Amino acid sequence: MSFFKAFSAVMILFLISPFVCAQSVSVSNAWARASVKGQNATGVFMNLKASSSTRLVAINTSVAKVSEIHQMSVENNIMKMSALPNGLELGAGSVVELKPGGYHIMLLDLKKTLEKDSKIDLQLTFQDAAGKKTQMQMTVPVLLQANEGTNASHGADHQHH
Ligand SMILES: [Cu+2]
Repeated sequence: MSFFKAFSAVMILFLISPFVCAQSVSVSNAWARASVKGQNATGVFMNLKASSSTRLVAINTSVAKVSEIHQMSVENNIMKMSALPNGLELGAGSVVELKPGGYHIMLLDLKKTLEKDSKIDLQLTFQDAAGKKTQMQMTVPVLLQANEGTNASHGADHQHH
């Protein structure tokens, strides 16, 4: 019988640990779009998954003066992008995709050209329902487009340099 108890204890630990140990937001497939000389702005894309609901409220990077969280919308058949005034809502357990043509992080007033295969620093600030802010520091690769496989189904990307 004690074996069974021990086994249950292990099972419970195993089931609970992802929620206890995991960071509150996990980031995958992050990349920044390479820029050409003279280009003033570019986008950063990633998948965000929050273990409990929170909000991405601010972005900082050393390579741009201004960083905004944007959404794309269609108005009168014209694609427009606009900053999200209250940040980007991240529901518990669901993946929010930042991708070309959808939500994205916009880096404005670039301080330098983002060369393909270089890396940029990025600091994400999250704010939970109680108003508590947490920050996440990360390094993001600079690419011409999303890695093969991660974005293969998104054929609606018509951005060019
Ligand atoms: Cu934008």
